[in-house]
Amino acid sequence: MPPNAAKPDTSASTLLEVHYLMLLSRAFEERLAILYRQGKVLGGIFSGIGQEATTVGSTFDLEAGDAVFPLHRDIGVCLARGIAPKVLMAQIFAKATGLSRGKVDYLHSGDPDLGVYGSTSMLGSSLPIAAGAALAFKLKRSNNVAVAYIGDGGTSRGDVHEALNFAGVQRLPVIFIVENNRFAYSTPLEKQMAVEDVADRAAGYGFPARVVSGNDLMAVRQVMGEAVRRARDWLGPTLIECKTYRWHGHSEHDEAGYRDSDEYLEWKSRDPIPRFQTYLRERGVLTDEIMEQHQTETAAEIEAAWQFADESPFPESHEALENLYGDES
Ligand SMILES: Cc1ncc(C[n+]2csc(CCOP(=O)(O)OP(=O)(O)O)c2C)c(N)n1
Repeated sequence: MPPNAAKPDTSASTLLEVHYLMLLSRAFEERLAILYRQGKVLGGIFSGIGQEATTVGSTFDLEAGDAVFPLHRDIGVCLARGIAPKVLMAQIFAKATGLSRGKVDYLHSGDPDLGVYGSTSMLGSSLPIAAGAALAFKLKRSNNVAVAYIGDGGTSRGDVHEALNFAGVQRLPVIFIVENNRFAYSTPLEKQMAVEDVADRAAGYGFPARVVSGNDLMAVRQVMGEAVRRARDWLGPTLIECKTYRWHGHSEHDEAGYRDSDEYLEWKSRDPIPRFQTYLRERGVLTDEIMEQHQTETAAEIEAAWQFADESPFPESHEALENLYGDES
């Protein structure tokens, strides 16, 4: 979509592309959960299953040159911004063919050419960097935007508040997406903040916030589209709180016994994928044939991605000191 375009691109082909990405993200993470149980994963798997309407839906209106700062559950963001599934899978298994060439695993790496910047382990540390990227866009007078992702728990970190404050003061073209899945590991929302909505926090920094169902892709898309236009017009930041739920535990080892089973079942019934499929079917965009095709193709892509990652080598020890800086090839 060109900058400042009044109408979002909701053509059938774009909607189907988004549908494909949602299925791809789900299939990717379902496969990771299986691989974990097969003992093939050395580290943790931080599943974002259930949150795809937020991760994929928030990228809908982004363009080349925009920058995203995904978190540990944001495989959907990475795929939607163009990271090839096989490269992402190799990254997760710390193979030499992954984004970091095997220096680190999981989503602690990105691809600057695609505007995807990985997070460090310190929750919230990428928000000041996202604000910095937005400042660079503003100084260069480009129409690009930065999008930073943070969990509900992460919003209680000091770095996050510094980033929000700086973005508000400088009226930066940055959008803060809060993935409010109600838990920070085992800590429920009400035990880590004294306001009802994370969105309430934005008022203290002088910019608007919106609360949206994070399981409704078109709702996420709508508020994100408005925030992106605002940012491209240099009107400043927006915080978007997406209310959602993670189906799995904090990591695959976590059985999440701290959760209420009725709450869990209630949220599972709000699966964002069938919800989007209903939207598409009601508009005559999605047919049984296309659905089957998308399921078959995403399954094949994930299988190929795993084969690629499995067969890829780990890096040689001397490579540890290579490609650490931006001017190296
Ligand atoms: C500063 C910091 N504190 C603690 C941790 C350990 N940790 C990693 S993820 C996580 C839970 C984060 O919860 P939230 O921000 O709500 O995001 P979610 O995992 O629910 O998506 C914790 C406590 C960390 N990585 N960084």
